Amino acid sequence: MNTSLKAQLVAGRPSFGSWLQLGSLPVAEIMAAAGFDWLAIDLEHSAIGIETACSLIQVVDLAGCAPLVRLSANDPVQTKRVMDGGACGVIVPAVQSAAEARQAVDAVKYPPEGHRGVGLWRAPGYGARFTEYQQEYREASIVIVMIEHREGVEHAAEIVAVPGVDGAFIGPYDLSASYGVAGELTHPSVINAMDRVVEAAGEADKVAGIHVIHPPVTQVRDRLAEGFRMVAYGGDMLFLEPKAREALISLRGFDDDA
Ligand code: 3PY
Ligand code: MG
Repeated sequence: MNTSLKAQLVAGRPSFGSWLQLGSLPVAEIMAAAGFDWLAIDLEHSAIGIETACSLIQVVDLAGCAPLVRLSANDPVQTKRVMDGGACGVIVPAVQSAAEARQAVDAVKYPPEGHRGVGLWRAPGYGARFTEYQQEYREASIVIVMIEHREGVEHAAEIVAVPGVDGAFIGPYDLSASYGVAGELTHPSVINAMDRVVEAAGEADKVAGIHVIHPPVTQVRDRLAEGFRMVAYGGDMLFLEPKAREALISLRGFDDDA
């Protein structure tokens, strides 16, 4: 199990990740080889099923990058399956309360801390590393709760204080939508909500994270200055789509010149 990301988070060192939505193993391999600290396999906004998710976890992990899974929902069954597949942690969408955060932790941790079922699959080396994995997962499994709704912002302090929660991660699109300004990622109400989450995370000695979805990449420097420590930038689809469009615009320019 990848244990380096947890060490980075605990030490408060910045970590840089990105997002995988395409469900492509070669693309995941390319992204992991690029050197990101972690990659989030997105099961909320994609067509990726459990088999592909586990293959993506494997590719990312074997490339030495920490595989996280952004779950479809706060679902203990899906959590168990991706953790068994060797994910080092989960990113749980739209957590609104401490009770929901406790449910997320409960799904990741084995008894007595939680209720995750114990099984032999890839994470414990298909059974061969059962004892080692018990120790590794206890020290290094990661639970990141997304605060991406105004209700979550109101309860941010209680949510991040839940034992076993490593950090609070902002989804700016959902957050903006919840304040009635969908897509206005720099609207004052969104910025104010982000500040409140960073402050709550800091007070609880937990990590604040955010997905910087679009360029310019210099926004990442601003987020770091604001106190964010776990930053995702772009994603496989988000890198591909503008480049393809940009290339075609250049090609059309050649047509005009011809
Ligand atoms: C959002 O912007 O809502 C997200 O979940 C980004 O990952
Ligand atoms: Mg979201």
